[in-house]
Amino acid sequence: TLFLVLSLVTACGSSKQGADSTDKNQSKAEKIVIKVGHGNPESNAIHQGWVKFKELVEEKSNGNMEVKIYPNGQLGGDRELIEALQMGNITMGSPSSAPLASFDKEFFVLDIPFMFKDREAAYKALDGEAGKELLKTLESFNIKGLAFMENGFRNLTNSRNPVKTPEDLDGLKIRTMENEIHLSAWSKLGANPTPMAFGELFTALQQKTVDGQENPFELIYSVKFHEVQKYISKTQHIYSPYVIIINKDFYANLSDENKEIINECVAEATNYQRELAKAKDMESEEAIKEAGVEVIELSDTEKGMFKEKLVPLYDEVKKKSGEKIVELFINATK
Ligand code: TK8
Repeated sequence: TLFLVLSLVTACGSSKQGADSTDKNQSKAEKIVIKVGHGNPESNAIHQGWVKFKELVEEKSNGNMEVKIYPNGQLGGDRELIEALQMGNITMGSPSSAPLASFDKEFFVLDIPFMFKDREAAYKALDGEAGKELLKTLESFNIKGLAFMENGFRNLTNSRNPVKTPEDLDGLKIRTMENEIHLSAWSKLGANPTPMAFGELFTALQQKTVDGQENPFELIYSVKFHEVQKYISKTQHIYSPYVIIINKDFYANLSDENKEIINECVAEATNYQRELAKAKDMESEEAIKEAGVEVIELSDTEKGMFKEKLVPLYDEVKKKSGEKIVELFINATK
């Protein structure tokens, strides 16, 4: 299926070369096209991260590799994009880790609530042995995991009432990512959760099919959820990173030199993207406040009430992901 991902063009590609210039025998170089699909708007740090990746790859490969980015879920939501990537219909993507766990159970480890105390702790675990082991487990799904970019710590928004403790969640309809642990977590907290693709969420909030959702400040602001939500509680309950993935066969068929270019450019784009995501998280929080949404800070005691109700989740995660990966991550956060 190499023809799906490689397109043959001539070295110059000019129309002057005549009609048969795209003939295989006449082509001087094979241009490798990398098709990237993701679910976020162009204003988002994750998109900027991909743009950086594109610039770097095209420069370092002297134009022998070309990166085409399809944002906004135009090729599908996270679940469809993961499937398309497995089949080689797209080459690379950046789904959130939570929907990826529905494919590769070890990823449920990242759904342990309050596991990372801050973003530095997340980087340490994800970039270290624990994260590397986790990425390796994708290989049996025809996926190669390359890195973790930042979405950020997630906060609960809703249109009904201020939420400070689990009691305030009573009967609240919350959209979750497509992930069983997230469903279980919001049920345990007393809410009424329903999984939904990200692309359907704005309309669902606007039409009040759901009362609330949870996402980091940057994404909330860039997709204008603040216009259809009244309250944001700084729950910071989970850090579900974007997982930078590539079709395994595609990667395996690259020359060593091109593999190296991909690896280097992903690493560089990841550093760039994380800095940007961090800055945008803070800016977006301010912008959301200015737009008139009530931002609710939770005290340690209030956060503790959420944590307490979610204690059983730890064993649920272990059963799904296996103990080994949980231990690696818990040790990495000590
Ligand atoms: C975009 C999603 C999004 C995630 C969600 O495709 O679904 O809530 O936070 O960023 O991955």
